[in-house]
Amino acid sequence: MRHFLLTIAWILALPAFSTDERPLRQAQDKPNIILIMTDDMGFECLGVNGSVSYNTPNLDRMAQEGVRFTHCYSQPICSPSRVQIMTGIYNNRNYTKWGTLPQSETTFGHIMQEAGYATATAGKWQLSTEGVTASKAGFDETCMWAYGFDLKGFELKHPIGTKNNYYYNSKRPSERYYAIKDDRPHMTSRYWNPCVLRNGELVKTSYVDYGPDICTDFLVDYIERKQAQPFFIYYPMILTHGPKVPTPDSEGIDQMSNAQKLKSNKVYFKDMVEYADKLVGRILDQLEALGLRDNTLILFTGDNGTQLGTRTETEDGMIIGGKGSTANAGTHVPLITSWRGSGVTGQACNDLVDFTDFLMTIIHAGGVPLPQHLSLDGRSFLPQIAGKSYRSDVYRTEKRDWVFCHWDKNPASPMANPKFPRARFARNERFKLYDNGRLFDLSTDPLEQRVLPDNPERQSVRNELQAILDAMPMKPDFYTQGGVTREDNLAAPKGQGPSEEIEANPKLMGE
Ligand SMILES: [Ca+2]
Repeated sequence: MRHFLLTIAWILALPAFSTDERPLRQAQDKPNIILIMTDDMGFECLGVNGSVSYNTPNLDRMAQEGVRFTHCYSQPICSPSRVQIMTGIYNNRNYTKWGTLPQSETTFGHIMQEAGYATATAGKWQLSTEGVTASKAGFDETCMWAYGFDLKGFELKHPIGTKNNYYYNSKRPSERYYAIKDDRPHMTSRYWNPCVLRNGELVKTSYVDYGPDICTDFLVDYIERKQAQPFFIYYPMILTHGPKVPTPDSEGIDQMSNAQKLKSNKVYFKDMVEYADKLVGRILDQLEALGLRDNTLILFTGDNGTQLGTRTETEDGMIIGGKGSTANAGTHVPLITSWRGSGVTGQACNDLVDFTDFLMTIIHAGGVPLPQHLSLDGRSFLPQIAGKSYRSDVYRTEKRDWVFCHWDKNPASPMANPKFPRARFARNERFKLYDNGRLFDLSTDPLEQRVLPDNPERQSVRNELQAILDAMPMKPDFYTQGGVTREDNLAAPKGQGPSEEIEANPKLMGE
């Protein structure tokens, strides 16, 4: 009888899912979830994706123990990608300004924290210019490279920068901060002698300290401290964004002066990619050491394409980085997932994924009910990661036929045009349609240099993609803000990236 009552109680405790859906997990069975996102490191940078310029043994191993996706697409640049991945909503509905996550938005941090997960984030935040800080975006603990506006009220403990280095010469407020005493600008470094705020405290550093190590040390420690409870970690890495400075593994680092450690040189990009891979390996090793590897879902991606002009040799030829461009070189990013306990290993997946999908996948994996107050754009790709038993109407696991991009670097500023022409497109694995009517076949024209002529055979794909564009709301003045006309925008070669001016001076790109 007792057994019968227990059975009834167990059945009543089950959530009201349809029979093909997996029940919510008990708290002790919930997987840990870690989302790692590099900065300015595109699809082609991984050995497992064909790179022959850089070695990424840890990510290659992670792919062998999980799934390698070949069609994951970000926004062309940092802030729009970050808002989209954290909220699961396309930029046309909630992206308002560069460097800003609006205070009104709900992030995957909020949702996981509310569901009882321990939450932490480390690395580069960037979204608190006029938006929320990491600690107010659903994260219990934070360890972030600090921007100037993050540091108001902190007394400068050590001088940062010299007249001849990148930081001192930077005109960007995000790379300065102000000492209380003299109110003169000083520049923050994200790499050597970094400015890092760890749980609200300014970390005392010197030129032997390397920002990416501090953030990874923090997370390795956090995993150990929280190993007894489910945790969610969002790790937007500092690497591999410029300046391209040496890493702790660069040849001759022990003999370098402080100034040499801060001097940017493109030859160091290889070291930076390989150091990012090494840090991923440290996270994997810590999970293994603590016996958490099997029940931890790890997702690895990049926030946009590789830095502009960076040349990477691949098994399929040279790829030139196109951050800031809507073409593949600016938006095609790696996605490697691994949930070893699911039993799905060593797979490649050609399904489409975009940056609205991560939030839905994360809450699905955590067995977290869908927040009813949110209208999300994303779909869960958990079945591709962990098996067919995770198919679910609730988390919208149906395979994507398209991805959508609404690209407007700074909607509030007329300066956004014409350096960064506004653009919208819908695409599938092969064809891409911009809302100015240009259609490209990416299988033969990844640089988008040949507009396809009208052809009755392609009318159906054009109609399908146009229907996606038509369904996405757009402000009436999208193409006319700042005195730039729709004709100006339509004339811009959108797929080919930012202007020559920016190519000549990548610092104009912004973060
Ligand atoms: Ca970036």
